[in-house]
Amino acid sequence: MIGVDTAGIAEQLGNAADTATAIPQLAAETGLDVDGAYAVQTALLERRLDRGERLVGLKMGLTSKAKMAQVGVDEVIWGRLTDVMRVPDGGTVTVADYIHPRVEPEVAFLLDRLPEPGEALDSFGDAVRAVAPAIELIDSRYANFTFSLPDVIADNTSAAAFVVGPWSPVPDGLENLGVLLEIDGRVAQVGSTAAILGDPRRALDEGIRLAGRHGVRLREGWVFLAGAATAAVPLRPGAHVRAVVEKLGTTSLRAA
Ligand code: OOG
Ligand code: MG
Repeated sequence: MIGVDTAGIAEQLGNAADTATAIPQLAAETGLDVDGAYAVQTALLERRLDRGERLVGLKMGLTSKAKMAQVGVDEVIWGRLTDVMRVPDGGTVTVADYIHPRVEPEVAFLLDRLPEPGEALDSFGDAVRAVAPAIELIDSRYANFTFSLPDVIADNTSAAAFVVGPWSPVPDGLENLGVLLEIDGRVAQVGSTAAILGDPRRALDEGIRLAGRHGVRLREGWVFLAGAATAAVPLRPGAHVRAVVEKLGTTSLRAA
């Protein structure tokens, strides 16, 4: 990746997010590959940490076929979550702060004891303290929400904001719980946790493995978003969004 301007690309993506202004895709033009894209993502994270944000978790992307089909990229990806991205349950986001925000229903894990670097997870029960329904607000910084694999990785996998509902102990049948996304009381998407790699527990295995390749180790106390169970839906001002996950309850946000 000699010659790729990691800092410059991170600056462009960071400014696009800060000013809610779309930019053209840049991977093809700059020769950015997947490893280079994760380096850009790290530079973007550092930019946030430099202004006082805290790293609070990791998110998976494209762990369901519905999501892969929606964006036309078919590789599992991961990104970083900071404290500033977290919206309180039932809280309000302002659509004008984003470029073209979409919402999607997810399952969140509260991480506990993780394996040593390079080791696989032997017990999901040891690694995950609790589970919750969640909503992720994604906002690609690229025009028309269109990107290649390295583009979306560099853009921190479109991460913009997230809401987590009440935590519960890991329920029986986590691999096949019904999931709904409601907008203004109407069902907008229906799915199952089975859509997330066949079992959302697998998303954690993948997160440990894929982030580990880039020297990133998941931490106790982090929030882990396993990836959307359905396609994402555009967020309009005034909308009341609710995600419902069977056995786990609901979480919601409002859009101003
Ligand atoms: C990429 C992020 C995908 C998920 O849950 O699958 C993602 C995108 O769709 O813009 O967060
Ligand atoms: Mg997501």
